[in-house]
Amino acid sequence: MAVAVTALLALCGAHPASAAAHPGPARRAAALPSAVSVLSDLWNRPWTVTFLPDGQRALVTERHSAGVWTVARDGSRTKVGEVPDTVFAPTGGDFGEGGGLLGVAPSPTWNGTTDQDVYFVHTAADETRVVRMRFDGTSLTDYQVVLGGIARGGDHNGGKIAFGPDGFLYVSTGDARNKALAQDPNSLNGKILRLTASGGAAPGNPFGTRVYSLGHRNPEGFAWDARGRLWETEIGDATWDEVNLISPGANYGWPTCEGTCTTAGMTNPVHVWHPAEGGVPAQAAIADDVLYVSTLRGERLWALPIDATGTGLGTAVSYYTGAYGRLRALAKVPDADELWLGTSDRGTDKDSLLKVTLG
Ligand SMILES: [Ca+2]
Repeated sequence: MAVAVTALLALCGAHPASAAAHPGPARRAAALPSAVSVLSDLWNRPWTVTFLPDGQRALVTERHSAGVWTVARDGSRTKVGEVPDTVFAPTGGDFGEGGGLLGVAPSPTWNGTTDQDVYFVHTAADETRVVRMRFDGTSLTDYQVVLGGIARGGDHNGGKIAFGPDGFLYVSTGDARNKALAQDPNSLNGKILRLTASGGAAPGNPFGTRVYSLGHRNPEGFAWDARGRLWETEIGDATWDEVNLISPGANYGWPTCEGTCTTAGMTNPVHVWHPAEGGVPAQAAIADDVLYVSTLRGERLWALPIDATGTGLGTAVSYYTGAYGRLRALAKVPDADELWLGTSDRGTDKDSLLKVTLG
């Protein structure tokens, strides 16, 4: 009977929500973007959107101002503080890339009272830091460096930070425009790091250090899928941008390889773009086994379905090409068929947070 119902639904081209109402072994059909609207405006280069564990408010960072806001589900926002010692140093490039305040990760058990820990990545004058502050739900205080000594560049500073399903803290770092660092196992740069809450090497790391994976150029995004696998977005050099499926201890090639190569010991990307053909990927979010990727130069949102093997990606579909300019911050809204997506580099008070409805 289940087979017959499934076949009938398929013949009818049933809406995914209808299919989801019927129990069965098949996973829910992906609910793809169906509408987009402005959730909040008057932003200046928001770098990241990350929801607090209660799912009711997100923390949003601005890279230049070092300001941090909460944004409620209705789009209302409140400034809660700034991250001290943040130094933005524009490189003179077209978009003034230059570090600043980057990612934010609340403790997975943050509740504003007994657990107030919120982590940030930012560039200081001479280094990139992972820091911890206390957030009581209203204001940020008590700045503490938990990991300094990460080389900073004018750009290539990585900056994504999140607690994984295993409870440890993952941080992406760029090569800081010193390519050799990405292959140096003793450098914190050009890596995905896996840390304890106090900034040490997490137990079980592949080399007994803070390094989880290496050979990255400028990874600005990552997200875990429903199987617990870690997908990463990485800005390459002039030829290939990448999506990688991250395995502990694997070497993702840079600078020996850009994109796919045949060098022994290097792990190839799962998906690549040319920078001029929809590329320069910023951040990642996953909903219903679809990997969403925001792109800067590409000025579009990509949807890449995770295939039945769980380790490959199907045909990429793009949305909103050129409609909103460069796109960076990206988050799945908890318990909702919704993404929040930030524009970037549109000028003073001209950036927006967009609400993307799925399904
Ligand atoms: Ca690579």
